[in-house]
Amino acid sequence: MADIRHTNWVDGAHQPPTKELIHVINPATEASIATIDATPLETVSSIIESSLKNFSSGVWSQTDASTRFTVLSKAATLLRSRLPEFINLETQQTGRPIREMKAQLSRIPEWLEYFASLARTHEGRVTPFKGPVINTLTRLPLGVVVHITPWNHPLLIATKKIAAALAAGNTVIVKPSESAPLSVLKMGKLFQEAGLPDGTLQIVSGYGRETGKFLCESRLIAKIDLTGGLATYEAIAPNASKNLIPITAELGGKAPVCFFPSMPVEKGVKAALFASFIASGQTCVTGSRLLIHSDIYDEFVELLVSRTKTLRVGDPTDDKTQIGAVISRASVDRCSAFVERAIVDGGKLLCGGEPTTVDAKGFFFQPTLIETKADSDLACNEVFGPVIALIKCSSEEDIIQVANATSFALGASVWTDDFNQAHRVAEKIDAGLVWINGHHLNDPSSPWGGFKESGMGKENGIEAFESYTKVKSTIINYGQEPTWFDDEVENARYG
Ligand code: TXE
Repeated sequence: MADIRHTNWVDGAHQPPTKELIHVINPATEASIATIDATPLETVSSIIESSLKNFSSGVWSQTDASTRFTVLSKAATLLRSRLPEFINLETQQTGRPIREMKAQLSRIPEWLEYFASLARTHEGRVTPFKGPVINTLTRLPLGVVVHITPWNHPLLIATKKIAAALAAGNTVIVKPSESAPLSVLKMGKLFQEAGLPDGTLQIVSGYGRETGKFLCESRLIAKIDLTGGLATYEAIAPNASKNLIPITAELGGKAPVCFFPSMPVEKGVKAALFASFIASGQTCVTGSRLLIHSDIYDEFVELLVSRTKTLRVGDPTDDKTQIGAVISRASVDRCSAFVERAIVDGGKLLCGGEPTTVDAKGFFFQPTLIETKADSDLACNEVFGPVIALIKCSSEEDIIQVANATSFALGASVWTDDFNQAHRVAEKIDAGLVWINGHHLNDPSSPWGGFKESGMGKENGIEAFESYTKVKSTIINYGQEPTWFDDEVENARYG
């Protein structure tokens, strides 16, 4: 792929390139595949002002539900017709296997369709107000909302947020990750073709600590929706709090995957591979802690290790590749450091444990399994890579206790053929998402978000849509006239 300049999408057009640029690196080849703007802060400032004008004009914020439905539905159709080019870009910029990107991207239009439908069907309420009064509650868009999005599922995560925010009538500024911004930068033109008024979706690239920080500190914005690290949340939260604006935060995780003896070991091992190694372990719900009941532990681990050793690490553009690259050299180094510390902690390396390359290039790390203690560094802290902790647990109670013993609480899964046990355990696990006999399952209608240090608020579902609105209460008196300070009424009442 040639080194192409991708520029910001603002007010309905790709803008001329700015002076400062950032190289986007293909993590599988280490080649620069594109350059983007490190947008200067004066430019960001004028983009925010222009976005506010767009919102205030009502060109989108005051359109009716049927228009929003039509535009978002058309965007879904256009995206579906152009999937191959987006899949190719996504594979190049993330280093993830093309078979994963095909599966993931083929579902993204559903988010646009779901929120289109919600825009069209979501209704207000009438409260049981006392007396001859009608009290209606209507939902209004918030204003200019800022989306700070990551590199691991660039298009999926940005589209989730954009679809919900536009459906509710907001004007959106997206700052995609500087590591993988290309697919998101292409979405502006697509939305324009779908009929979205210019200036309603602005896509601005740059570094998080500069462009992202500046956007989040603006007094003109009405909400921040972040998917990223806890440190980023901590950096933006004080200003958001000062400016009285809400944040939706989808942060890290340390998902426990709980295996019980009633589950056939073969099925459990397939589940573990799926939970742990999709996206080379770089998702917020990666099954990064396998909690295995002692009754099946030895058999489970033997089979899992032998299957893990056969996973095909390779060129992400090859349909047969199962494990692609991790995002950067820094990620490889972080994985190595976790392995070293795990061994110092007394962990037992069962397979993998080393950086690797494909054709002598790229940021790859072997799929790695380490048997460790429940309170070790590896068992408690997020790797965001293919380094997985195996923990032997003595009982159902032990599994529940270990599952809840980290500062994260995003995803968790319970694998058992015992129906009662499945519900018992799921009920006691403290996490925003608990799957029973599944993992990674996601749907636009299903609220997605964590507790504790995994974040707050939800993506997806009615919750996400409503989080992009504010409630206005209109109170209609169709009965009594005002009576206070009316001599005639007061004389009659007290005379
Ligand atoms: O995230 P960052 P990174 C977690 C995961 C990972 C860690 C760090 O634990 O190891 O975060 O990853 C923008 N003001 N997740 O460094 O830096 C940045 O430009 C405003 C979980 O990649 O948080 C990018 O657009 N914006 C996660 C976005 O934040 C700032 C996905 C995310 O980058 C900013 C990714 C600032 N001060 C990481 N600093 C998930 N939940 O899936 C950075 N950004």
